[in-house]
Amino acid sequence: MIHRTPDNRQVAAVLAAIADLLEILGDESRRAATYRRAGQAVGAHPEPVAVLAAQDRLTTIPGVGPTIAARIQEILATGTCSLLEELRSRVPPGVLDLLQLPGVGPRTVHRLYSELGIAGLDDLEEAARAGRLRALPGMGERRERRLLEEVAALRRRVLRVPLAAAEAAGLEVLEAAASWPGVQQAALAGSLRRGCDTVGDIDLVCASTRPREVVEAFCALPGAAEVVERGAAAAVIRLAGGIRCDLQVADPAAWPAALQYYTGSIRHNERLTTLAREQGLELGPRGLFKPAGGALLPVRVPDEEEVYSLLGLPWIPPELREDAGEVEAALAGNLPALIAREHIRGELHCHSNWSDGRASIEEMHAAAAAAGYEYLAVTDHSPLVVVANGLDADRLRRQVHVIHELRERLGPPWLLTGVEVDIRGDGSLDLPSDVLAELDVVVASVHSRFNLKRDEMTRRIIAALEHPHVDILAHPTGRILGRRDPYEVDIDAVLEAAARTGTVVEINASPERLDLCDVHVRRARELGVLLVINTDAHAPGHFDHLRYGITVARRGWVEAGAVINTWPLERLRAFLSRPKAERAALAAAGHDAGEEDSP
Ligand code: DGT
Ligand code: ZN
Ligand code: CA
Ligand code: CA
Repeated sequence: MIHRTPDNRQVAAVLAAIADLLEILGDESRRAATYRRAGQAVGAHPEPVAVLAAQDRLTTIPGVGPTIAARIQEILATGTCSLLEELRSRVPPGVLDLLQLPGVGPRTVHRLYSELGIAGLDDLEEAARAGRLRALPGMGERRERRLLEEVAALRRRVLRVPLAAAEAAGLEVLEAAASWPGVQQAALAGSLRRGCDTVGDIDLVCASTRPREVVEAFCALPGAAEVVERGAAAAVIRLAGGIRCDLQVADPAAWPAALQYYTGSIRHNERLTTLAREQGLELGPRGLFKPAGGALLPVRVPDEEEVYSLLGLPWIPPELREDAGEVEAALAGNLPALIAREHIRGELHCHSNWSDGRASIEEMHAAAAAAGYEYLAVTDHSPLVVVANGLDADRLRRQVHVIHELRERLGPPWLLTGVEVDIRGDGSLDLPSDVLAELDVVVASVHSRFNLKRDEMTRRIIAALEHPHVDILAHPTGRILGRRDPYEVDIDAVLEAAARTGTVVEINASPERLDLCDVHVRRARELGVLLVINTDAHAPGHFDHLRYGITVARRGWVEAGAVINTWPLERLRAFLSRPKAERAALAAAGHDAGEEDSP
């Protein structure tokens, strides 16, 4: 994927956002229309704007004059635009959420905001319930009711924050919590602790004897843009970035039960509540209780493990707590031995400055050494990804030569040669087979023509899986969290083909991808597909993203043996040197698991 230079779609999105904001602010409809037209033209333009910009040809795009050309230059250089930031600072952030409602465009948002003072979904709900929207032209009782449903649906669907962003925001609050009055324990719970790929709100649980003061400190956080609710031992704030944070203050004696309860999921909790009743116990956020003669006696437990233990269960890792079979597995004593960071021995998908990476191969090698790796595959882009400066066969052969030299000079981690070859629209590969045959690792992926019909996309990817030199299918659905939906593809058919052809499937740990997702990961393992967890690093610091990929794997019930970059180098090389048909047979026979010798 390309981090450095925005593509046409991204530039178009910035221009469209400017148009939206101009319209929302009112009075500038002509200027808004100009930006909107330019955005559409950029989005539809066959050539990358980055190329046009480099050749000083931006004004050849219909509707793009010198002013907008300068904006596009700025977007290409910085990923954003000072005009956009300036306009954004003039409306409350919640106003833009309104645009995500079906049938609500910038003009409606302008009226809602300027005439009714509606600055977000909460305001809109309140106004709809109070029947205040009817005052606007085109609004009636029915539309009000529909908007209420749509707000609820939007909250469920879209207004979820990618895991990494929620985690960063949550950790800041958690750090502050350590110094709040009487706080003995504090932890992030909810979907964040379970490692869900997106998070609806951050749940912070504190144990303190002074709940009111803790609530005060929480609501007074410098990062709190708005206090949504404030209670005696609970509160909800909205953080500056827009995400909500939910505080629960528990009695220190009830801490383990509160942590367990607010970690969830709701369905996992319901299973535990039932098990507790079977043991004659009551389990809830306020603790564990034993009914005795009409009263409830508290049962003190030291930690979360003991909560599970009293219900007759081993401790269940948070990533599994979805009522997806984990309670049954725990009762039967066969919870999976989940993969962890320390199992990973190398990275098989990264980019250097030969294509769109920001660092040299030497720098990436040093970062892999710092990560404690045994091996690192350099997999730059192929020519189709023009803006990423993809490598053709000649440059790739030169790179292979350089890597052979570096391998001697730099020592471990062992450098593997490789490429991330594009899968063209028709399923053929973007480089000739003879050059792919010379590489240690071939990663294949889709970076173009995302809008194929489902069966065409499925055929396209399966064709690549059937290629004898494609070792790994990278970021299999192309999704970008919060920005681009997965493309239409029959993922089951793809995973079946991966199993049949002996192709390894990637869990891409980049925080904006997390692709495969947890559900598909689990499906892949059921089908006997081998996996790899890659960061797709475009800079040395990106190796740190590995933990998000580990989390996805754990949520997919993955054990270390099924992930090829947990294998020692010799075993990995022996595997990659076999014909794919033999790799498929190996995986199917279950030879993937465990720590046995090289195949
Ligand atoms: P999210 O925020 O949509 O990403 O998902 P969660 O799981 O973080 O959900 P949230 O924030 O509404 O609630 C946090 C946890 O609190 C949830 O996972 C389990 C617990 N919880 C909340 N409401 C209920 C409930 O009605 N019953 C039970 N048993 N547990 C609940
Ligand atoms: Zn990549
Ligand atoms: Ca939550
Ligand atoms: Ca919550």
